[in-house]
Amino acid sequence: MFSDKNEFKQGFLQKLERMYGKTFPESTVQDQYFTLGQMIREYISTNWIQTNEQYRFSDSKQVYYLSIEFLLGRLLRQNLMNLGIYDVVQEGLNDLGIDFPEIEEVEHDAGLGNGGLGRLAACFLDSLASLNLPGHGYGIRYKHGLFEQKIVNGFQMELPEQWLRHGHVWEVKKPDLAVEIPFWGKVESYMEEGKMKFRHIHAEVVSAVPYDMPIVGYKTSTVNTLRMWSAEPAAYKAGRDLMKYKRETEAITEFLYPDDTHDEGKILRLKQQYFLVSASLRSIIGSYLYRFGDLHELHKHVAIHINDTHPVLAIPELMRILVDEYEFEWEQAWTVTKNTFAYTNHTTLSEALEKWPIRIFQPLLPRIYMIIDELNERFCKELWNEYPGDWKRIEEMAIISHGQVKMAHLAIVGSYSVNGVAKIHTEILKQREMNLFYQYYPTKFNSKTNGITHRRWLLNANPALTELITSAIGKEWVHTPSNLQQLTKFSDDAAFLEKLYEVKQKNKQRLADRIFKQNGIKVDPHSIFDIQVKRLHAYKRQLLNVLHILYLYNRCQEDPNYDFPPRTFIFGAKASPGYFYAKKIIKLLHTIADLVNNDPIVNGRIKLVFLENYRVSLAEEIIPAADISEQISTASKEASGTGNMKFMMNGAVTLGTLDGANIEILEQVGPENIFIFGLNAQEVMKYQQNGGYYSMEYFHHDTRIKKALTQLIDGTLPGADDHFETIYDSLLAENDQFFVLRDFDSYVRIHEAAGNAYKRRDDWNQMCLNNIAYSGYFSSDRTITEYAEDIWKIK
Ligand code: 26Q
Repeated sequence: MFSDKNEFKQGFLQKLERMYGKTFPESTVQDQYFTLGQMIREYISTNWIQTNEQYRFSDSKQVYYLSIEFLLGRLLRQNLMNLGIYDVVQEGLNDLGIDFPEIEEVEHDAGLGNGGLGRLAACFLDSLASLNLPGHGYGIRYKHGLFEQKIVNGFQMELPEQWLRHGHVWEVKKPDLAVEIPFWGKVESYMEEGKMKFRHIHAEVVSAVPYDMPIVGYKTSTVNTLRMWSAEPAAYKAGRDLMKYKRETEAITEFLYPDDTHDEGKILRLKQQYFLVSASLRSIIGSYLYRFGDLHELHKHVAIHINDTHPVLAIPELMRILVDEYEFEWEQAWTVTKNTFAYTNHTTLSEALEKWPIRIFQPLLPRIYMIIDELNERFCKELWNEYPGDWKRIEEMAIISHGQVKMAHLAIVGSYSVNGVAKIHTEILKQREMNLFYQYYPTKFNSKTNGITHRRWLLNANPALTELITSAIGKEWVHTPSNLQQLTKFSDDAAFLEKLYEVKQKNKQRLADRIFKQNGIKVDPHSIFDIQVKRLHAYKRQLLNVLHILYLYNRCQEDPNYDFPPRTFIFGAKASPGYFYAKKIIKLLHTIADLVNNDPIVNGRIKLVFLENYRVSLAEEIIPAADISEQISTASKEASGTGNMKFMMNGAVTLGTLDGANIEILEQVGPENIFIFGLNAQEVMKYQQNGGYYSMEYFHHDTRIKKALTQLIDGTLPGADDHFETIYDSLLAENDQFFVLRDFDSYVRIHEAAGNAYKRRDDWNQMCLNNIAYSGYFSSDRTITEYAEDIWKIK
């Protein structure tokens, strides 16, 4: 379409005029962004069509990744980079006097997720396409992504996110491929040729309309597809309240995670889940039938991956399609089904394990409920044969019990593969949370340590570092990230280490500018940038971090000559709207910031900055500027973490617990290149089983803790009122479920060690280098290769 920058410029100007009827000087940055986007999408379409054709006429196995979240972020830079036309376009725009970063800012993040699980799905799509694997995503096109966070007087406010307000250039609506999804109604049985059959009657039908997004592989011709479904009213049926029907239909895909504290919200969530899987299965089966014509060997040509339990209804839905629509015998259908699905678990937190009350489930999805009920009956019989008389075990493993549908049990029973997302996480699943299932199905369980796409998180987010690495070891590492290890050759090269330091300084300066612009806080780019960015959750222990900052402040007051390397503590975090405890932590962060940032005795040596509205595009700016990566979850609670990997790859040193993938980061870099503190998972679980931890003892015996906690409630903190009593109580009256006080001393000491290490600049730079050098293992290309070989069996 264009091979050099002059052709590009010409094409761009023409397109702009045609799209907006304006000349270039009259155009806005917004016009320019959309023109460019449109142009690039057209550029992609040749390969997109070709890739689809290739899949349509091949018998290669396809994989479909079903996820309720896809946290894609921005796509312009990624697409340009992957297409290999970033430089041409950037130079062309430059000639026209357009600043690329300014255009980039126009793009709203596609923020259709809330954290690790959704970002993982996005990294996986990038790796699938870049490795030329036939892997596609299916998700929901939420009108509003995760809320936009505003901080008002230290409190989080939530605004509806508006990524579609000006349209989304990367999507293509395919109304001709819409499918109909039934809810409510009744199931009727009837006899046909001596067989009992079922039909769903009086259902309320909504239309699922697909929007396709191209997923461009890095410098390959592969363009895969992410298909996202949007709910629209189906054909009008006489006698119904049209406005109400329209409203209820559109609500299905309006928000990611509707508030589910009430039944109405719960119903909506379940509707979303069924909507996603039912529409996706129709689409998957449609293209399968085009290729093969008969469903009996579906599992040989298709693998369907369910990202956590949210899409697990795909299992009974496939059973329904095979049995009700394609006349399969139950056993035949079950063989196909259980060999088609693979399931990933992302959490062991009991509150995140999905269970649905029958009273909600059955009326909404009557036929699906019947099928789950039948699956449950048969599964319990199987268990009875294996464990005769062991009622307790059968009750614990049943898919339906105590009036609830256990989604994780359905997922395990109906999949041929169950995986955790880091070694320790899989071990905890096998030995504890899912132990009974592991005993019954030992070979289903496997571990796949998460990864991140180095293309977005290093090449795109940190061009200066990318260039430095390439200048040292050539560019092969981009295709083979494990080659980053060659960087260790430079670990005694003072000149190289100094260059590495300069890159980091440049990134820190850029973040410092952003902080000044956004928060009006002046931070010293020579201070240690100590960063914790992630969802706000008690188990992630932002509280431990902030109590430590309060302790440092107190220490300065007591001993104004206390000498320590200056630190800038940076936070970014959204709290789930109904999670009041998490919101209190956000308020506390702001309160401590007010106390510390302008204190004359502290004198600028500690700064606390909260960057609002944390999201993918902000992460891309923050992470390359980090010196220390805070990964301080209570051991055993963080399934894997992926932020930890992004920081490591950008040369930050992890300060963390032996939890999730931190353990594997330690294995990669060795103990001299990471700061580990606190209880390990064994110790935490032992306390949880046997008791023996009394937070009150730590309060009474550690004056630092006593002082800091007392300050939460005694009026010392400016504007605290009684906001922090719940926090105080959680630590003392409720015995500190997350071992914040237990790990406090260890945390203080590891921070001292890290501070001292930072003073030895050469050693520190060497640590950074080693972290980058050993981060190749955490490329999602490695992860996806493992999924492809061990689970999906695709090429
Ligand atoms: C469950 C029930 C009802 C309502 C909501 C949910 C729910 C929603 C989202 C449960 C879990 C999630 C998201 C989980 C998640 O993001 N987990 C993270 O997954 C990452 C990728 O594997 C890991 O690295 C993180 O450790 C894990 O926390």
